[in-house]
Amino acid sequence: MKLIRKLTLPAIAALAVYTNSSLAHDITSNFSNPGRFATDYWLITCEAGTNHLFFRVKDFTPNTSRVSAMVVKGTRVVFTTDLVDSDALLSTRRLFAQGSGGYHLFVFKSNGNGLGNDEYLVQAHCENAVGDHMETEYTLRQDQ
Ligand SMILES: [Ca+2]
Repeated sequence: MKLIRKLTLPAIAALAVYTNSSLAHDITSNFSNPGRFATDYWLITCEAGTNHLFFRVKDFTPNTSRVSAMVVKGTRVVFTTDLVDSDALLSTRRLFAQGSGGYHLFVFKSNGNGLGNDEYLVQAHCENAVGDHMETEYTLRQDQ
């Protein structure tokens, strides 16, 4: 079953525990597959007037697996990896300037010894050219 989450301002405020910005959009989830490899697929839709998608990822689970986030739109792709799991830092932020519409977000883990259901956080929000947050909608397309 697909999960559709459209974040409203009260929901955003409730998720603000992970950030200083009350306008951040956070996806907190985990891999349901405890094996060595898994990919979750989210569709992020940005409203008209969007310039770019801001995104970065955090791996909450202390093991040897690495969690990455890769975004595809049109013929372009950008990714980032949380190199140190279980510390306080997120991965390097990425700004992917592909305008409004659908961004395909793939969150994945990969490591031969990294067994377990990693929990992760993706901060992702659509922004206009001056960095104002735009309406951001998430749909889970694949849960692994
Ligand atoms: Ca980290």
